[in-house]
Amino acid sequence: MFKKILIANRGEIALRIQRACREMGIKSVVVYSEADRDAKYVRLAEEAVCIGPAASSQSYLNMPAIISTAEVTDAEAIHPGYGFLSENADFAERVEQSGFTFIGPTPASIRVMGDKVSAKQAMIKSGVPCVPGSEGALPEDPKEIIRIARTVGYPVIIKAAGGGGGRGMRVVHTEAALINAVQMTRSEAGAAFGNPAVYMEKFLENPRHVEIQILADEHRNAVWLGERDCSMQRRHQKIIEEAPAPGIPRRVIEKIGDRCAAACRKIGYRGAGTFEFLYENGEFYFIEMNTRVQVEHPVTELVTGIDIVQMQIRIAAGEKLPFTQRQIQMRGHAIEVRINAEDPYKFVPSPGRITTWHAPGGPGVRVDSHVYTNYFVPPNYDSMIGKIIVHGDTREQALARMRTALLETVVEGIQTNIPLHRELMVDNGFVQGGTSIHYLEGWLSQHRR
Ligand code: MV4
Repeated sequence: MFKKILIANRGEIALRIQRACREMGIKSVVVYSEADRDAKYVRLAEEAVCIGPAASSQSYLNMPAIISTAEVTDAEAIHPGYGFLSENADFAERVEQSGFTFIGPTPASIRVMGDKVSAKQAMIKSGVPCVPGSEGALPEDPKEIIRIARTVGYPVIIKAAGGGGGRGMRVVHTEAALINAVQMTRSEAGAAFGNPAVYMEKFLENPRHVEIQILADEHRNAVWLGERDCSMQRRHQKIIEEAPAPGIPRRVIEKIGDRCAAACRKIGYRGAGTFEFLYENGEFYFIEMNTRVQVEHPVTELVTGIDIVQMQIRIAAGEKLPFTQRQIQMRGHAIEVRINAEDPYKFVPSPGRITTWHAPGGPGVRVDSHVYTNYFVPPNYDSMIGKIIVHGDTREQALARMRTALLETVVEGIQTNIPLHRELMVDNGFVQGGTSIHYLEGWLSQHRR
């Protein structure tokens, strides 16, 4: 096992990784920007190195600064967390070339999944069901594009191969609008991602976003850890996640979970990963794979009892998975809400000093947050300041625990989205469960004041 790990991230996930290291008896080094001097994980760190100014481009995205910090502190491995450099294949490659272990998949796997066309082709080859659409990238010839769209059937969606997470997409309802939409998406993709390749899919009108968590080791063992429903989102920002996904038959989930684990074995995937699906009319359709630990990983940890961050570290150290699929049991129901420093109805960021921070507690309540009373939320990064995650025997009990937890939580000095979460936890649609990816935006347009 590693003796020392460098944590190449900030905020709650830096604290989460630091906790995993401590529990495993591994020393850790944190890197921080000038804006994060007073963060909790920096104060708690055995070793902390300032790597640059507030701007991410000069600190958390600064590859030479991070790698040279690993060198001077004698770290053996680098955990990238989520966001920043976590899905950058060039970074993973530079980490390995410098003699460190990248805690994540191989650079080759990151590269395959980063290109959405090659990711989809890998999944089709591995038996994972995908959204019907073009075979690979679209050709140049407009006649060919029109022919493909007729086969797929309108409406279609044009997506950039270099996009993902909602960037670089366009819905097309008629043949008259098709070629112009393809040209626009191509040129935007070329400018934004340096790759003008685009592909086409049937546009699913009202799906849910359901994802499968997997773990795979370098010895070709792979398991799936159940699913998460992440449909409650606004502008591609998830705000509530839960496990299991309400109302989906277990046999349907088991079939897709087994396909994901089999695909991992087939492509030689290593590490933690997430298969993202759209779920509509009882069917799963693969859209993308994430090669990092995700913000919402705790809901899976609570229903499986498996520490995903510790597993990432053990896998990176070359260990075998310590359990088989049959030994993984799902128990109860977990819900996570993301606490953002923002206006709860206008969604404008609200950085500044937190004058009061009271975290909730009690049975089945977990809080992952790096903030505290008198902490200053810097304006330079994502507005998420923490997560409240609850677990119960049933969804009803988890909901009751989340309502209580949100009632107990006090954040003063800045605005947060807690009032929005309090409303959603008693909303009929959410309480019933199984709402689509469009539910929250519809709800907001009716409830906005
Ligand atoms: C889709 C889709 C409908 N049909 N693909 C958006 C983010 C990216 N991961 C894929 N996305 C979508 N792809 C087809 N064929 C609808 C979306 C989509 C979406 C997906 C997941 C979560 C939120 C979303 C919000 C709007 C659109």
